[in-house]
Formats: sequence, structure tokens, C-alpha cells
Amino acid sequence: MEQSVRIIGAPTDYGANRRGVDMGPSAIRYAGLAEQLEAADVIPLDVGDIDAPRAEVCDPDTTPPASGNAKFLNETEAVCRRLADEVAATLTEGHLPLVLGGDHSVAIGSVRGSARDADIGTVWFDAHSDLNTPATSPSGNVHGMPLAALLGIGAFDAVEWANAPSLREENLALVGLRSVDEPEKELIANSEISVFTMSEIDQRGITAVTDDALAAATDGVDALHVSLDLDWLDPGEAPGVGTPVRGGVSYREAHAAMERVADCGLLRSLDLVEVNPVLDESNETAALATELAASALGKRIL
Ligand code: 5AB
Ligand code: MN
Ligand code: MN
Ligand code: MN
Repeated sequence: MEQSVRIIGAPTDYGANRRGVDMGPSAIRYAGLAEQLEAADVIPLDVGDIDAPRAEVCDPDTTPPASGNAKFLNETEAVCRRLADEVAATLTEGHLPLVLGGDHSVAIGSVRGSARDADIGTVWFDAHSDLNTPATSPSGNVHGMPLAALLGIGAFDAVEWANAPSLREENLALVGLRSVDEPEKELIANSEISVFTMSEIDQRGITAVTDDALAAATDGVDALHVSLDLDWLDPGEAPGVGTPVRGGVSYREAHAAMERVADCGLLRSLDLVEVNPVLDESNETAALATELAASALGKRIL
């Protein structure tokens, strides 16, 4: 039976300081997402975008869960609740949810939705570790906090809508790190999260590292969520992202990793986030996102 994939846009920029990632869903669709998915032999079903008010009509000041700063947390909550419901309903109806961000805070909604009726592990492909809390964040931008939110770390412990209680640290793997804040380093050192830096990819190769990340994430669980922040790639390959960091993976390494994701056979849900068409060159980063989604969903050269 052919796999059907439901495309769900989450056009937010609340978590990333209004830099243009809210246009990501349009850019990714315009780059030919449906055609790429068909080339991967999956059936694309597009439900459009979930409702997300423009940042200009919202108030960035929210009462943080405790001390610290988390801008637009009320709007992030509303969007993530809608998205979690949409993702969970998509799975119930037998389709694989493909979430188009939007800034990375939307992954709070997609992971929660995916974890609602299954035990899942998660692989996070990103230059950043996204483990800040409102107290440790240098920016107050929630796109740097989704993993702390999902794990219920720090003040997020009391933020029920942002927690994914069934996601265990042992089943979370971060791949491609090269920009980690000091408090995040401390948190990682005292956790059971699996982390794979760019240095480790340099030394061991992308295939071995991805296989280790997949093994850790899927150990003892039913299925896998993959969150792909396009800033995982080198900005030379993917210039159109919210927060570029030099020294990322190449085009071919990214495909190799996504092919391992497909081969593991447990993919349940997928995010493509942080595409910023304002900084892009001829929509090439969005096009790359569509290709990587196709590889993760089983597209092969021959
Ligand atoms: B992204 C930074 N750690 O918290 C922060 O793009 C950057 O979703 C976060 O990975 C980048 O503001 C968040 C400095
Ligand atoms: Mn991220
Ligand atoms: Mn990132
Ligand atoms: Mn970013």
C-alpha cells in the first residue's frame, strides 16, 4: 500500500524574531514539494496552513513561566495546540504528517501530536541544541527552546501544553551541533541525551553517526519523529535559514542521513523548519528541503 503524506504548514516567526521564516511553508510548496514527494512514491495531501496570526498584531510580552524571557509564548501555545491536534488526527487517519515551519518552536506541537498515541523517539538535525529555557535563553526566542519545553526542563516543567511526557532523554538524539550555549552544554552533560557534533561527523562520517543517532532514538519505542532544521546544512548549501552557522553538513551528507532515516523504517512524522526565503538565493534552500524530505521518505537514485 502506498504511503500518503499530509502536508501541514505552520507559518510562524514568533520564535525567531520576525526574520522571515513565516514564509517557509509557501517557499517549500512553491519549490515543488508535491512533485518531489510523488518522485518518492508517496501520495501528497496538502491541508494548507494552520491558523497563525501575524506577529504584528500580537504582543511579544508574555508572562514567562517563571523568571526569564520567552517572547510570544501565548501565540506559540495557540499554534502548537492546533498543530498537535492536526498531527495526531493525521496519524489517526493513516497519513504521515509533514510539518512545514515556520520557526522551530512549532516542533513543540508536532512532537506532542506525534507522541499522543505512541511512544516515540526523536532525531533533531540542527546546528543548535535548542535546549534553552526562559531563564537561560540569551535571546528570549522560543525557537531556541523547543527541546527544553518538550522534556519539561526548568520552568517548562509547569507548562503542560509544551511537554511531551512520553519523550525520554534516552530517546532523543541531536545531530550536527556546532553552536551550543554554555547553559545548554551543562544541561547536555548532565542528561542522557545523545549528542553528535560536527567534529564527530568529520571523524566518523555521516552514515555511522546517523545510524548511532537512529539506534539511540528508536531503542525501545514504537516510532520515530525527525525534526530537520535547515540550518543543519552548511550555509553555502542552504543560505536561506533563520540563524545560519558556518561549518554544517554538505548536500550529499544531508541526503545520506535522510536515506538512513528512510531505511530505518520507523519514520512516523517529519518537520522541515527554519527556511527563510528572504535570505535565500532563488529559493534554493526551500528546494533542498523538498529534496531532503523525499530522501527521508524513500526516494532513491535508482
Ligand atoms: B534554532 C540561540 N541558542 O537560544 C538562542 O534555529 C540560537 O531553532 C537558537 O536552532 C537557534 O537564541 C534556534 C543563540
Ligand atoms: Mn532549531
Ligand atoms: Mn538551528
Ligand atoms: Mn534557526
